[in-house]
Amino acid sequence: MAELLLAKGYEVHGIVRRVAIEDPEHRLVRLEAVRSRIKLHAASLESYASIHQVVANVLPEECYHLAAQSFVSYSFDDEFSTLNANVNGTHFMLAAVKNVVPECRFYFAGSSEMFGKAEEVPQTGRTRFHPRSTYGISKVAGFDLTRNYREAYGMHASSGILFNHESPRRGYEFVTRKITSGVARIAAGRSTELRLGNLDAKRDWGHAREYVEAMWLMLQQDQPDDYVIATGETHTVQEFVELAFAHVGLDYRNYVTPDPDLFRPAEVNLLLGDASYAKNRLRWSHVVAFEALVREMVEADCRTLGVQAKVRSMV
Ligand code: G4F
Repeated sequence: MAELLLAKGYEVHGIVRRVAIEDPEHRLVRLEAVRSRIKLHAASLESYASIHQVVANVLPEECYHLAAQSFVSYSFDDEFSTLNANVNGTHFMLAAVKNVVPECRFYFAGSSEMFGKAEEVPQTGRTRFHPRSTYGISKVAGFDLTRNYREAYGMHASSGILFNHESPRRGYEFVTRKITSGVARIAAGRSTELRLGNLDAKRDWGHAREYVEAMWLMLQQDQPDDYVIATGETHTVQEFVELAFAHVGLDYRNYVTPDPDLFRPAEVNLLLGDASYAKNRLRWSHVVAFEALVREMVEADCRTLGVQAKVRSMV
């Protein structure tokens, strides 16, 4: 997001926790490409005062609220901190913007996890929410808060209901990066096994670089609104695994071990988004195909470990 905004000539400010500012080599490593060009402020989603202060210092014209406890699995381990950070954090952001710079345009990062046990396929902006985790519940609450600030206070506040979006910068705990980094380690001879949970879950995976463009477009519209952002294609975790291993010339069946501990107490089995509203209104569409996304992530992890990926046709 920061890269996109900088390329468009924006002055970019970000919020990080104080511990991160004090330990940038470890905690801000994924900001390396932009760190010298953005201004970071210490604040916490758990403290209204800290957020209010940053908003008052910066006086933003656009605010992209992407911060959250965003790992669904972890939300089963600590429901309380997930709800606290995600629901109150969103409320604090909205309230600070409303109180200090009410004309600022606001983006809330909704999630396809809000659909959860989805009632229809594909999911659109009209599909009913049935979240399956406190993470999903917290995103429904954030979505409702954002809409309420729009309706009650006239704020230009929009939500993107984004389906899974990935890139080589993805955190290692999420399944795509866990797979591609695991494949690279196995190809480099540093590991012999990859333990995974539910291989049958289906996700609509797109490229993060294209999804941030959709977020920006939402805030350039005259009227605030809510949009589903997705590719319209769904694949199983197993398909991702097969492609990733094939890319280094390996058969996943020799390395992947099913681990019952990695299954979730309540799973979201099938996500598939219909982004036609965003296509019509924002003129947004995705270009990067599933195979290209897997290849880019595997190659990036292989490069880091000095492994040459065997380029194979991934049909
Ligand atoms: O990569 P995941 O952890 O992502 P998940 O739960 O779909 O959520 C991501 O996308 C959401 C948008 O839809 C965001 F809102 C959210 O913040 C996050 O970015 O898991 C994907 C699937 C799940 O069905 C999970 O059960 O992969 C399955 N899976 C199988 N084995 C695994 C594993 N997931 C993880 N993290 N680790 C495994 O070993």
